[in-house]
Amino acid sequence: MAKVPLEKIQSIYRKRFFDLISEGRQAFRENWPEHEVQLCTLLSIKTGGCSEDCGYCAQSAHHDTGLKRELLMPKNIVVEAAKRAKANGSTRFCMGAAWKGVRETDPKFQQVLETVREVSQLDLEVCVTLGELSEEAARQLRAAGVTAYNHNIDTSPEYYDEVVSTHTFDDRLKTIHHAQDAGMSVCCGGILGMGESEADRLRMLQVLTTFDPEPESIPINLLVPIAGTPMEEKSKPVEVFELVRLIATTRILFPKAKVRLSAGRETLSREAQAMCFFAGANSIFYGEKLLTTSNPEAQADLKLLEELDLGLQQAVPFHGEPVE
Ligand code: SAM
Ligand code: DTB
Ligand code: SF4
Repeated sequence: MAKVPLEKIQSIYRKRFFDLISEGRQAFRENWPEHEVQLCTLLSIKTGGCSEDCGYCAQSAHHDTGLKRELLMPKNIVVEAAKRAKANGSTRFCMGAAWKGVRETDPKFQQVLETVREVSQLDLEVCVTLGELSEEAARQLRAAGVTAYNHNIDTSPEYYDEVVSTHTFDDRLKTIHHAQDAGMSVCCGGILGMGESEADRLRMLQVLTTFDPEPESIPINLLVPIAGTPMEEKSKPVEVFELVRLIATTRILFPKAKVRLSAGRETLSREAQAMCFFAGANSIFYGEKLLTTSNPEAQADLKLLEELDLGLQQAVPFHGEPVE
């Protein structure tokens, strides 16, 4: 879609609260008639020791967070985890690696491709988040069976330098283009609560409106403050109604996207989460662990969704063709 003017996004975000969430609801109902929520399971397949200095991240080697580093997980362990995720109701399995990026010739990348080939036989949406990608690496991932690539822009272009210094906002966009050109859908969103302004949050959404095609999913993370990271000091708890406004605005701008209520859900009450679902969120990370931090208990999530009469989304078949 054409870049949406910031004033337009601001005028949506600043509507009267109940008008805004009603519009978010309307956009949701028109595009997601089954009222379902997608459960996604995350697995950190390579943990810690990352060369990048993302100011929020437990896994950066630049911050002393006390995290135990772990080597790339063997294929069979990952495949077992994916099977369990599916048996527990997840329809998307997302594998994350704490890497600056991948090189096609690296045997570790070859191992990831092997793993993806097996996971993709399980009839799950297969998402990976491995950092920077060349065009060729993106093609290989798609050919191996990856359906979606997660690469967040995290905040506005203007605030990005406050958060990371080892790569640029444009580097992130380049990888996103490579993923799209290879025929993968893109999962791209950001983090709230890193000391950014309201305008930064809305400019982040504005950048997403320039993507072609639009992001297939948009994770909205609340900063999980990690001791030892620079963002722990800048961290500001996000007002729940600001979060709900942002979700409704995202739903209105991207009616067909999965809007994923992501990290930080443990800080939200059940009522706050219900309001996020009302406003248009339709996906969560499910299971007791995100990458390195904790997540609500699976049983508690299932109970909440049941009490809210929200069904579980089936996997959406992926029709994109690998690009040769
Ligand atoms: N290395 C890859 C990358 O940078 O894209 C993938 C892993 S990275 C951990 C994936 C995303 O998780 C980040 O872009 C960020 O949005 C989110 N994230 C990481 N740490 C977080 C934290 N402490 N609180 C909230 N979100 C976080
Ligand atoms: C995303 O936007 N959030 C997920 C997923 N994409 C990879 C990761 C959240 C990580 C939260 C912090 C941690 O567990 O280390
Ligand atoms: Fe963390 Fe990814 Fe940044 Fe590495 S590139 S520090 S894993 S967010």
